[in-house]
Amino acid sequence: MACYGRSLDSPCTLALLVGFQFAFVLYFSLGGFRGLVSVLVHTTEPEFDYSRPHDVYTNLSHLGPPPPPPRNTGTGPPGTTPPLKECQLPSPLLVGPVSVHLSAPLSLEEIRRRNPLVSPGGHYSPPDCEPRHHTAIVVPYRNRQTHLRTLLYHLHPFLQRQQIHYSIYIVQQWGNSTFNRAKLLNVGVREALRDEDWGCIFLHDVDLLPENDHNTYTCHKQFPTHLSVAMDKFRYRLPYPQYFGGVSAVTPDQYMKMNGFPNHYWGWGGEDDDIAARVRLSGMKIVRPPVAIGHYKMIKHKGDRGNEQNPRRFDLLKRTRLNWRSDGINSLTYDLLSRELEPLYTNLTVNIGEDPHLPLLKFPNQRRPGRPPAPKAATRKAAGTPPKSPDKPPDVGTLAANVTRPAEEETRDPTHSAAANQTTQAKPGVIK
Ligand code: BGN
Repeated sequence: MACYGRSLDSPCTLALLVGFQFAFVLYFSLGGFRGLVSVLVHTTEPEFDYSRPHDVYTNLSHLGPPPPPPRNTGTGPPGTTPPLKECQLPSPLLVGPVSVHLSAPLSLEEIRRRNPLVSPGGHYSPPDCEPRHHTAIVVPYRNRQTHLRTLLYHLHPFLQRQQIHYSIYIVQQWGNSTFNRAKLLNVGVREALRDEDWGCIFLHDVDLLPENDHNTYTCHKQFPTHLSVAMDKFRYRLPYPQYFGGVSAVTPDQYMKMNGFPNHYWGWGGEDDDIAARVRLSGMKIVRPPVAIGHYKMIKHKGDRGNEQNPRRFDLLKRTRLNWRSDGINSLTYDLLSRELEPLYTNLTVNIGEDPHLPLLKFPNQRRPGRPPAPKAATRKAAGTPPKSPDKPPDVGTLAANVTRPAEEETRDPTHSAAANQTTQAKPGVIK
């Protein structure tokens, strides 16, 4: 061979170097190691092109109001409508990746106009088919008006394309005490289940927007689901294997089995790890959609006042194993101050009590536990419960979970290591 035995600066060595360079360029243009693997080995992971997302309102314009009752044709009693056919699976309206608008959300009125089929309380059922899924979306909330509008603008059309029956519940923590996400979720689940026999309950952060409508807002029959498996904040992968924060879902049975969520996590962090531990301790595991589907964008925001990191979260997590049976839905106490059916969501304002560790000095001008705003007469406690004197703070301790329904409603039509191996990445098509 002509190149044999020549020195390093020979044309042959140069040709070899150019060859290697070419191979590297090819390697990276195929998407590096991952790309190379997916070319060589046929994977079952679905693929989506996130660089060309659809508008989140795509495919909805043809949905009109429900058809009027037919005239009597002689085949049935007058005025009866034939039953709707079950909605198709998967929904023919799905488009895959959808764009997320994070800047300058529309006003609530404009969002309402863009979602004419959403009824008061943020309720929706497909007009042209019988839905197979009934999902309540519970969002713990305080002081995030812009985030809330962004979420509503995005989530309503996203869910309508999935042809499910749903309602959105915003559970607003009243007062200035430290935020308590898990307890608000407990309240939301309980209040949502007073409304309807929901088959699935979503636990949804207000600042997370799903990017792919194949990520269906439905539950796995057996196991709790974690949906936000690929958030932009974590570079579209799980931050750690047993992560359960962001967006997750349970059936009422799964929720009862794990005794709901902890009530004593005041401030940021750890409550989602506690919930993940409960899943495992109650004999269940976590299922997930494929990473390619579970994409979410997080609305960026600066530090959240009133939701500072909880320094006790490490100690609390160590005791989950001992406490989960006694602390949860079976020990939940709160005072529902109002339940309002807003055009795009049900607004639950709730006094969940005070962070016992909050220093009194933090609120020099405020009496603890503080006086609630006088709720509107229509949304006070239900008939039979005398309205409270506006001078009296709500009695959170004694008003246990069996809070009465407001009158308005009647009138309207980580424990990281151990949990890790309980986490399963569901195979496409397996979980839903
Ligand atoms: C974790 C937090 C979670 C949070 C994720 C993602 C804790 C407990 C430590 C033992 N857990 O570190 O609550 O959702 O980060 O931000 O802080």
